[in-house]
Amino acid sequence: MANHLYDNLIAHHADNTNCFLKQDGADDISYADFIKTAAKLAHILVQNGVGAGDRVVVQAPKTVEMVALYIATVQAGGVFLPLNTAYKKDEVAYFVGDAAPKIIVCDGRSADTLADLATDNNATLLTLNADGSGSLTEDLAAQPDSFETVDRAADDLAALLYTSGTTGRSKGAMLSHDNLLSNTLSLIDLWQITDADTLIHALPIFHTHGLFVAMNTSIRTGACVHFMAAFKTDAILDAIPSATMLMGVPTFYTRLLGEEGLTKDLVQNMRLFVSGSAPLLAETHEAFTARTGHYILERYGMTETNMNTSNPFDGERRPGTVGHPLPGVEVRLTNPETGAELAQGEVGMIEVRGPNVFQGYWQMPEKTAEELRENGFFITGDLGQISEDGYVSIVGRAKDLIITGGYNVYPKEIEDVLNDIDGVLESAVFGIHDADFGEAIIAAIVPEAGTTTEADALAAVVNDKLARFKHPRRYEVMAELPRNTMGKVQKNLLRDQFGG
Ligand code: MCA
Ligand code: AMP
Repeated sequence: MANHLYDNLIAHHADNTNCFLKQDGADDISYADFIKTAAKLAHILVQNGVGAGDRVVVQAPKTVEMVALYIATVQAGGVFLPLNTAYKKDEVAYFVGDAAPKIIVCDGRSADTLADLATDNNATLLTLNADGSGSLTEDLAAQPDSFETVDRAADDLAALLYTSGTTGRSKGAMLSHDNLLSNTLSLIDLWQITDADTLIHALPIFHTHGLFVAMNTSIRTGACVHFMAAFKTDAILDAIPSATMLMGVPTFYTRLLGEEGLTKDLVQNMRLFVSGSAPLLAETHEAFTARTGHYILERYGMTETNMNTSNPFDGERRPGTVGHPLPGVEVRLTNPETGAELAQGEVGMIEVRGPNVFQGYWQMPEKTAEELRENGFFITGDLGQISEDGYVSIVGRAKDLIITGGYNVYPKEIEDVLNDIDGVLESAVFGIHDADFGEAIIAAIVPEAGTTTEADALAAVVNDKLARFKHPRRYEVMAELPRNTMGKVQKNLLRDQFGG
């Protein structure tokens, strides 16, 4: 049967005995063996009721089995829905309630916490642990190692990735088989990825960057992936001599620059360093070149669109820019208020259109209509400028968003939690420059008259409800928040006051 993504991404590797996943201290896993594992998992999904279009929620450690579960879900016709492992129960509850999955796969350590969530939502709870064990895989050996792929067309959904929003309510971006495949093919061509490559993979696999940009391009080409559970500078330095590519967020590069071991000699074998998900400072780009002789290739993407622009492989990789639109992707700048297209050189809202652009937000037609124009242009919320020779620069954000270490955090979500705490009249959450994470989260708190608020007490509530990466690093108590004449909180003033 025809399954657009499976057939074009991985089916051709059925007899490929070359290394796909290489892990320190374990045997390499070949493409052929990986495909058998995915087929076995597809049988398990079907036995647990997954049919075409059913969501499979996964909040599990980064393992070979989790990658196989992604492929198995696609093969079984399902919709893969990975979640950040840092999310707390309240956060997971929202995604499960919204997406109504058939199956929830979680770390065995979270099974007790998530059990009632699964029951309340009529989902089957299965476990997958960091060592690959768990109820998901316990009957794996008994399963057939081939699976009759479920028919899925180019426009059918392959994944649902949640992205938080300015209203504080996360939206599920519906990504079709062809959204993922078309972007994979463009990136392979542009970055000249082949089966001679070895990619160092130290990103999480619950986001577009680690799961689609890094994994899909490797899988399609038959590249080898040096698969690491997390980013550790020592492990990266050890892996570099036997690798050819690294994909990372800017924090990867600033941390590597902090290591004396990063030298021109070490990187002789490498052919490409890619950065994305957050702005790479021009000074980091330049320091990296001075140290290694390599020009980091910066690209720009979003959960809703996969990758939109990239600096060139051949040609100038210009620091502070995100390069040119990918082939087949249109980028235009518009007036954020009127939507009118702007003249070359002006700063405006970045809008993108192409086969990469998602199918809309899951069960949110109004939100989809607000951000995805009828003519197919998606309004990114990023402000940009395009140089005469076509390089796109991101110069700001129209959306109230903080990016910390490559993770997006919408202040509204944290403000909602803080404002609900007894004794808090109101709050404003904003980002300030941070050398390691790019931005760090700060919360300004206005206590109710006659009360005092203790940072520890606020932090305890936040800790209960929100993933660690969303936690304010500091709480600043104020008598009132600075507002403009329209009553809008002036976060730029807060950034100036507390950013030093
Ligand atoms: C960890 N912590 C963080 C972050 N990561 N806090 C804020 N922001 C973060 N990103 C917390 C830890 O829980 C810990 O808390 C403390 O900060 C220090 O942790 P540390 O060990 O230094 O951090 P780490 O575990 O080494 O992680 C840093 C990291 C990681 C490697 C940069 O955050 C990471 O892998 N980021 C990549 C995110 C990513 O893949 N983004 C792509 C999204 P404590 O010790 O106090 O408990 S896709 C996307 O954006 C689009 C589509 C695109 O264009 O790609
Ligand atoms: P996400 O919601 O995780 O998909 O993050 C998408 C957002 O990350 C974009 O809208 C941008 O604001 C930001 N982003 C991604 N890549 C870059 C980049 N190279 N430079 C600046 N911002 C980026």
